[in-house]
Amino acid sequence: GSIFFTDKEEPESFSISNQFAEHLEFTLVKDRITVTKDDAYYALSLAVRDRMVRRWLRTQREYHIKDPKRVYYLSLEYLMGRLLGNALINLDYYEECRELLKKDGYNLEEIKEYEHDMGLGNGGLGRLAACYLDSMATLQLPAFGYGIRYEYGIFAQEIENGYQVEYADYWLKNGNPWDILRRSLQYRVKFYGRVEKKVYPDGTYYFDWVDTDDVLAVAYDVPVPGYKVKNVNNLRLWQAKAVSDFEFSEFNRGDYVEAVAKKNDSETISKVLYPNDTYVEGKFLRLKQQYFFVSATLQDIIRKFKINHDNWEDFPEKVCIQLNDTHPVVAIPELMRILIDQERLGWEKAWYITTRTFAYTNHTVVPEALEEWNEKIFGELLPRHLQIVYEINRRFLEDVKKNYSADEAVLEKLSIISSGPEKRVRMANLAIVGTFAVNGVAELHTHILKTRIFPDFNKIYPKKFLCVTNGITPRRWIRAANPELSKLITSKIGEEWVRDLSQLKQIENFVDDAAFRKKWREVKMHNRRLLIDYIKNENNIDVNPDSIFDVQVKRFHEYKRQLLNVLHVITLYNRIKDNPKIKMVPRTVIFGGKAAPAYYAAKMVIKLINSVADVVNNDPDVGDKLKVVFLKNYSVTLAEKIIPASDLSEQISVAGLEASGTGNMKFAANGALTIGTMDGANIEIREEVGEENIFIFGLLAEEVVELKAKGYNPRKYYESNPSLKRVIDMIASNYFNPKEPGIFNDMINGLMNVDYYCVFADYQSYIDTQDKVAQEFLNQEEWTKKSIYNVARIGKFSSDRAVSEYAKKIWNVKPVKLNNGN
Ligand code: 26Q
Repeated sequence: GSIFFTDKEEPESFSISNQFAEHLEFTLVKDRITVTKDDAYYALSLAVRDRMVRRWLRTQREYHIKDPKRVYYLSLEYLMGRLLGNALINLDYYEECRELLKKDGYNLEEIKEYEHDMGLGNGGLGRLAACYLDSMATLQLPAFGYGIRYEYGIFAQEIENGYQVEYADYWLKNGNPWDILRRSLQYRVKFYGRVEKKVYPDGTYYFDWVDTDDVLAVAYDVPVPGYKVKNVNNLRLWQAKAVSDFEFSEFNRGDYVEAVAKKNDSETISKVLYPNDTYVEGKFLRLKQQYFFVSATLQDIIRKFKINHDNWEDFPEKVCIQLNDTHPVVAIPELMRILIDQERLGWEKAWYITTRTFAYTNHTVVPEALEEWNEKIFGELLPRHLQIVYEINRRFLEDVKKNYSADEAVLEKLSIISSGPEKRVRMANLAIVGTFAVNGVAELHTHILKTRIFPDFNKIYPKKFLCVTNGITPRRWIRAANPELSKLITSKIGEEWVRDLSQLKQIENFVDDAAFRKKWREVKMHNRRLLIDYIKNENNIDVNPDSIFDVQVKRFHEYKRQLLNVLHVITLYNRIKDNPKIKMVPRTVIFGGKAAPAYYAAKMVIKLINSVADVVNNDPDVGDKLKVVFLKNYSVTLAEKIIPASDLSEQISVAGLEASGTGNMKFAANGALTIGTMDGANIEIREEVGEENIFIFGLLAEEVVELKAKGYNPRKYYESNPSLKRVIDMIASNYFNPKEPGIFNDMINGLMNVDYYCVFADYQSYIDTQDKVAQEFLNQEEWTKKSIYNVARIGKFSSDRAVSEYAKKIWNVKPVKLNNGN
């Protein structure tokens, strides 16, 4: 007989209460007197994790036995948020667990608040990876997430005197009940060194990468439970560890202390998440992180492949590797290196295998965000990879010359190595050449990739480019974040919508039911009141519960145009100042989001919002007609509080620059109406919900291009629009910052002379559309109908749909269903 529960037939008999108590006493060594709330969180999470363990083991065992084609999702970021509530919902155990805990005198809602967000990502791209993990498990796909276990996640944001200040996010300070250390899973990752040509007696040769400085990668695994299925997938995160102490050369020379201290150098690799998105600096440590991650992951993938296979030609039939942006693209030369130098395959065969294994998702067209590595830096850290990249490029350009064009200008655009005084490795070009599929994340974005960013690549590989529009998981973003709305929907159409979001369509049948609409509004009011309490606690601002909750939460970037939103706020403020008795629809304008620590212009927008808030919120003329709220430290957890309480979702990027957006989907799924430009997935949201249920304004993507081509002069807009002029003059004359004069001068100069993101050009269109929003909000019955239509028609934006498309169009992987049992 086996001692393992996994081998036993009978269902598990552990009760959550028992396991909770066991962990409190035996794992945490606490009693009635010494137990804290945090202990309760930790012990409960361990108990919930225990309930996943058999399924987790069974899932991995089943994948091993059936040996289906697997997909590996490689991402430098996973913005997971909290895991406890999500695990309970996916295990279909939430209610039962809450009741059992209640009997023991514990409150689940309160316990949940002790979990620290797992914030291993910046924004959209990292959260997308987390949503996709949830869907891959729910769809029962043999899928594996790989990432880095950063010791410090995205920084904690404080606001001091209106300015953003960053603090380190040491998320592991109280331990992490979710991940388990795989003590025996360690790989060696090489850095630096040099390439040696080794010649055999018969004249054949190969290249060896020698004299390297090595680091160990140790595995930590996080369970990823699917919703109401037995599959529990795995997210494997690597942490850097120094190689064994004996290997330090200093040690041999007798400098023991120096040798031990040097351990720190290696271990800094997984220390901290880079906090900038959409702006790439060529930092050495970042490249180290990328290669560290890729090397450990490929070793792990190949180890698993070799368990069942000895023919490399089977590799692309059994393995698909999805690259989340260019961040893990060094995997392409790394697989080539392994195949050629270690497995001794010829170039053609190695290239054939490599280019049928990888697929690449592009997430941005913002030029500052396209990754390029200085060739010297790249070659110093990865000398053999640089040779391989050069050879990939040489063969690629030869091919282009033969079959496409020999025009120097065309070749220079296509080249993986940029020419000029400073040669750089262009990671996007390498990604396109080295993969079989390149996808954009919304229709417009894919169109722009094909026609504007990579037109020649698209001509060379016409079938390579495709679109998979992003999606969000309905488990976290509706079912968990908005329990009241979920209950109302389920009371009408049952619960299937949680795994098949297209079913929400059925609630259209209740649009004309006045009692249903009333309940719909009551749900929104309930959520609003929770947010009002939070705002009162955090910012000490009293918010009018009947005001429009007008919300813009996302990373701060000039292209996202939080500044345009502020100009609207000041415009409303001026209307009130002109006529304090004015009747207007009350509004609460809420902002949240982090700016990259070195992004001065974005940080000044945060300062401006807080400055305007100080004036507006304390002006007796304004009263409760207008409030401005900046909520600090926006995070997944805060999003879960804000989004369900919102009426209006601000998606106002300059057209052509927001690849997709996913916040836009979360808001619409929770019954907020969108005010937005024809950008990213907004276009597809409009298509789905109907143009009468969304507020669209501003220049189209092509119009932005035209405007700039003919010479955009923002000053003209300023001079011809008195309302705009007045707003800008107020900022310029320190109206909101009398104690710090001049701090917005750079911002104003930028707007007046360049206005790269067309804030002035879209100002009037935005104001007019906001006025329409206010008018329509007055008619609450009609507004409620629009809100219901938004939710009813949001099905397309489920990450289940997105992941199924990846599975069919790119990965060619099929579900592995687990039989019943535990
Ligand atoms: C790269 C190199 C060095 C340091 C940092 C980076 C880096 C890190 C993160 C570059 C970009 C990012 C993140 C990009 C991102 O979040 N893009 C968003 O992706 C979403 C999911 O597809 C889209 O919905 C958003 O439109 C897009 O902005």
